[in-house]
Amino acid sequence: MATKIFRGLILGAPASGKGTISDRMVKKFNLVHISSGDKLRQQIQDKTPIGLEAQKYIKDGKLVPDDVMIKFIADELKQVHNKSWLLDGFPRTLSQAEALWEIAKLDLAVNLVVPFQVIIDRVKGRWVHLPSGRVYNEGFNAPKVPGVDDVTGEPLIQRDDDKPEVVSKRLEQYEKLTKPVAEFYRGKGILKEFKGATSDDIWRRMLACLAVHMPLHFSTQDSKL
Ligand code: G5P
Ligand code: MG
Repeated sequence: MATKIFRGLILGAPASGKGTISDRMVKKFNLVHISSGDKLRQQIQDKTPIGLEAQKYIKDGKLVPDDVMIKFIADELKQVHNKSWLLDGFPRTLSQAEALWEIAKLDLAVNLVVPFQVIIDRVKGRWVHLPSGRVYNEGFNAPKVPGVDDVTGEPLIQRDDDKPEVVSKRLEQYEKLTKPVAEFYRGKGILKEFKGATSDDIWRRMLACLAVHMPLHFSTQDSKL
């Protein structure tokens, strides 16, 4: 049977669980995960021109300008043009959504709707493995050894933009600029929205929906999730 290439993305407020749910989706359906935030943090660490430019905005909880982001992600997508992928964190504005629609017609846009108070509590306990983007949380999916990545044994970091004052700014930017992006995809007829306070609850309900929207011929891997 011919395998159809899948084009999807995941939307949601800062710390709504996009990375957590993406990780489960890419494993279950064998997708390439493209997280704009993870890619930018890697550029910052490598001190590339894009990284140095992006850092000025990220540290204050502001969005990196559209022209920079659209070129950056378009270049990433060229490298995976023949693979099934899941975008996480892009698009963040209507201009980005329109530019992406010109590059690729999407199959599915998932929107995670998580109460803001839950988000504020979560970011306090977040730990990240920068090279892989693996994310942990005290009390939810804590690392086996505190401060250490389960897979590589390398150190975990706390993100500079997880400081409470920067998180408030990120939530403001989300309300103003990113929420309308969900409406863009509703208009295209591909939006699926999931409300909940835990990623496990959201994931359970998503699986039932994905059984319809991610037919078996997308899937090449069994999952125990
Ligand atoms: P990012 O990196 O895209 P955000 O703000 O969109 O950043 P973030 O913070 O990465 O999103 P997430 O991926 O939605 O959050 O959530 P996550 O990491 O999976 O979960 C958050 C925490 O909660 C983790 O510790 C996780 O373990 C825990 N958790 C998950 N589920 C549960 C649960 O059920 N219970 C509990 N207790 N814990 C749970 O972007 C960063 C910056 O880059 C720039 C912007 O400046 C942005 O602010 N940027 C862009 N700028 C312009 N345009 C774009 N397209 C850009 N993309 C990035
Ligand atoms: Mg993330």
